[in-house]
Amino acid sequence: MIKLYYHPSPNPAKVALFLEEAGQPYEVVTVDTKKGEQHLPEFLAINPNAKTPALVDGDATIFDSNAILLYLAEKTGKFLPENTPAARGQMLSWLMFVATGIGPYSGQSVHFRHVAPEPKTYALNRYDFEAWRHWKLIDAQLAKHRFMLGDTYTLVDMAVWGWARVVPYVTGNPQCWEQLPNVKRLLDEINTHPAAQRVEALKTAHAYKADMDDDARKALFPQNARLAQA
Ligand SMILES: N[C@@H](CCC(=O)N[C@@H](CS)C(=O)NCC(=O)O)C(=O)O
Repeated sequence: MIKLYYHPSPNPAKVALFLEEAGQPYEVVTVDTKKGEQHLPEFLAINPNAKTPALVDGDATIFDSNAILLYLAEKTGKFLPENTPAARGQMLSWLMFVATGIGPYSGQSVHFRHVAPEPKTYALNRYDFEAWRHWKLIDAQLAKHRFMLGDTYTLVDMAVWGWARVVPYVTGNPQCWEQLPNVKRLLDEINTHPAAQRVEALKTAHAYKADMDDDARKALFPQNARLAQA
């Protein structure tokens, strides 16, 4: 049975969506990141990067959400575009765009908007600008086609969905969908899938620490220990 090392946040959620959409049996292993479980030696043996998600499938261990999506798509033969150089090129481009742009810029926007202390104007402006720029590119792609790669629902749509769910929080703008109508259309469509609803239910199927107390801050933002020593 596949083991999915999970916390109910954007990167793990996209992998759970794939498993659910593919009807692939899996077991959830919770990693409570506010309790610091991502730093435990047994988890670091699976993902030395100390982040969720990670996946163990027999003797295969995979970390990084977009690598896991590609692994699962290749394993199952599901949710891939047609096997031509042109289609595969687009798939890899947009998947890596999500991995290297959408995820990191959205994540840093969340950090500087909602967590970082003042002064943060410069950093927040940079990450907010880049997050918007990346989301506008996704929106423009979705203005051309029903899905990211054309008429077919693929792993790239699932990668986008993970972060699309939290764009109002990323941008600090509840009206953000007026500027990203095509992203909203995709989000709403995927949210109607029973698979997406089962992923939503994972939030409450297991207990996770909610308090952002000092221990949680130490686990999630270990870089701050250097400031205390300075
Ligand atoms: N590039 C990684 C990023 C993973 C990541 O940042 N995961 C977050 C949840 S969305 C996490 O585990 N955070 C805990 C921490 O930073 O300590 C991926 O796409 O899987």
